[in-house]
Amino acid sequence: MKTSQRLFDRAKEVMPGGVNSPVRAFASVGMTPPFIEKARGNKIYDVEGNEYLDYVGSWGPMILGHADPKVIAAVGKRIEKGLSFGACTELEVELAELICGHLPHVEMIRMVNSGTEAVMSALRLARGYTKKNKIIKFEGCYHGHSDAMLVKAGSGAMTFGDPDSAGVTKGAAEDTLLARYNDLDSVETLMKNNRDDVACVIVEATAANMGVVPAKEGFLQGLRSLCDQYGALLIFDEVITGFRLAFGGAAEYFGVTPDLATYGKIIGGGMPVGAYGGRKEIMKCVSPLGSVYQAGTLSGNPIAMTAGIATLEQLLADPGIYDDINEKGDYLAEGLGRVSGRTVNHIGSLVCMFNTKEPVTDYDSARKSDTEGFRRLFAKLLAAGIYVAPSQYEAMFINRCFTREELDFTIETYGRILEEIK
Ligand code: KE4
Repeated sequence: MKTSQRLFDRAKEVMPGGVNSPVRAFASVGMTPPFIEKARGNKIYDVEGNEYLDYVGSWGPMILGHADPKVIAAVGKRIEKGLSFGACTELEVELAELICGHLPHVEMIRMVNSGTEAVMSALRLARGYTKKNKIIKFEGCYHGHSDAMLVKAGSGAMTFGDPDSAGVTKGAAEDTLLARYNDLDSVETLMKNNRDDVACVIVEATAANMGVVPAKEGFLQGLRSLCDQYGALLIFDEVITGFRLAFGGAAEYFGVTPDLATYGKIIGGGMPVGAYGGRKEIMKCVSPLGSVYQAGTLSGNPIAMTAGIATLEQLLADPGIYDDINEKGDYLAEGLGRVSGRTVNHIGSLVCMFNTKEPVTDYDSARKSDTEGFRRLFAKLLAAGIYVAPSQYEAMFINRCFTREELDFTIETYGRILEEIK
């Protein structure tokens, strides 16, 4: 019989840690990860037939729910025409026009294959456009695994306690400056000390890789002003928040306009898509128009574009989805706070319960969470059929398929388990 353990034992022989992305190894919770066979709506099923309420949703893409019928049908129809041509297709034009037609701050966009690639390219573009070298990022924010971003990074890097990865040379990281999230003074100090050499500030406009840490009132507006004052570009990393907080992402939700934005996850509807975009005058610096080089064999892949179009078209056709999932986020966050007495941060459909009673507003306060307590909670949640990220430093992603009863079940289960393990 096929079991997750047997598959994991095989996987560990041929892949580092048995995985293709570290956090999936469940190392930080000391468990064998369930190997997933299939998924539908807000449920996933492992190879042993266990069903889970899925609060990971492939780390964000599955806002419509897994195996959405319209997305599956569109991909199924398209796939018969071929998988990849490495040539121009109408589909990439359609997705680009759909995004540029609805996001005022994105006049031009380039498709890539992951969020990491989108961020790496946007940073190179910011340096090429401004002719400046320094990048300001925030402790605890995660922007993918390009060298310059693996400095006090969040997500898996924070989970495994190696926020500054081995293999990143001093030269690769020395132009990356670290600021404290929600602390404008820390940014202004860096700007003053590196006057005229800061190419950009990159920020998760709501941090979701040190757990969920929303931007404080005025923080993003303050970054906008500082970037204008010092001639730096403001980059919103919207790989998680894009098309989730609103169709226009955090830029629309907070009413702050970045110079560039990066996208991933939802834009591909579960297929490998990333993108970066912004004002034409900046994007025109990208090859072949300009001198900032960036390329990709599978960029704009027709099947991935098809899944992205089918996803975004549904979000546009039914904007009520955002009220629905954001209300569900409010409901879940209130319930978890009530039964746990712990700090629960949330924004829209992104929720995180920290194992602390203290406020969590940045990297240092997030790190005060009791990760051992999280491990005990996680194991019992999984046994109860609730699948959350195997790390304290991730988000719960609510998709439209969740029902009030399932949210109540989740809240009650958290309350029961926290009572058992205290
Ligand atoms: P990818 O290269 O994983 O597609 O995107 C990198 C990335 C960039 N920016 C933000 C804000 C992100 O959250 C991510 C990736 N998110 C993590 C989950 N926190 C991916 C999960 C994983 O690493 O397996």
